[in-house]
Amino acid sequence: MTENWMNEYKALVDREIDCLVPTLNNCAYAFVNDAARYSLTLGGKRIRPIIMLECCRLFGGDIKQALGFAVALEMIHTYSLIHDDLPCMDNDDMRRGKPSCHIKFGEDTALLAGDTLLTEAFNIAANSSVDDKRKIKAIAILAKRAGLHGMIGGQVLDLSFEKTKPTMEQLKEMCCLKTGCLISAAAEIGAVIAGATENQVALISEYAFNLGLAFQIIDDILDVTSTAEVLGKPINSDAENDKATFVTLLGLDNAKALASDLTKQALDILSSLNKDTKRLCSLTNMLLQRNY
Ligand code: GRG
Repeated sequence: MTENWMNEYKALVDREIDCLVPTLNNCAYAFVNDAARYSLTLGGKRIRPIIMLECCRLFGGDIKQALGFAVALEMIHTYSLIHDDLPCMDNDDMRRGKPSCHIKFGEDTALLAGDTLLTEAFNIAANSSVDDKRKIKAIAILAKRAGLHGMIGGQVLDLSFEKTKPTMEQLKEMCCLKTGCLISAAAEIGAVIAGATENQVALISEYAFNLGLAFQIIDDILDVTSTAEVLGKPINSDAENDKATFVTLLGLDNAKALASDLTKQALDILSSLNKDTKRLCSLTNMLLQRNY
């Protein structure tokens, strides 16, 4: 991360993870918790929690109140990565520069570690110190965006594209679900906890879906332009899995142009909010320029 506020948010989230998902002792199933903690503390960028906390601040909320949900969302993101790396899914041995959860702990433990993260995320969300009405709204968003009509639906479409090549529209739909939904959940939940209006929540969600699509396009670009050392996972994995991506469908230059265009649309939505969006603007630009 390049800016102080982002590092401060990341440190807050890392500390809260240690509080809410502690190491277990004298417990027969502590090894599953160890596997969950291994993946959760492996060095993720914490983009989704950072977006959530900043959206909470943007609409006048207290970011400390959003910390439980920020951890819950990162747990759901981490579960999705653990399950995505399994041999029955993308079959990836490396994640964040280290052995994937199933390589380190075995497939059975990795599966249960993912299940643990998903389930305990809702436990943490339900017990967080947010006003009850806002909390129920935020939990509903979390479930919807991570569920069948959200990230899981996106994963299903992604797997189906191994058999039938998608059109550009189908690829966009899949990425909005698989990647955009959790990024939008971050923005929406931050806004809801702060007490933003429905219109403000809708606008910040639209911003986040544009950002999410640009984020996925950059991910596709990095898969062909970066190195395994920088990314912490193998490169050219999309080509090796014969996957349709924004790069294979559009070519590198057009994919870059589309990511820039979506970033501009995201920035335009931010400026329409008439709020202090300086931090979100620089995060949005930074994600376009990222190299890992
Ligand atoms: C298995 C239900 C299920 C879903 C899996 C999210 C996902 C769906 C698969 C992960 C693989 C992938 C490329 C997802 C797209 C979203 C994405 C770019 C994830 C990586 O997010 P980062 O860059 O990761 O924020 P870090 O490691 O920084 O947390």
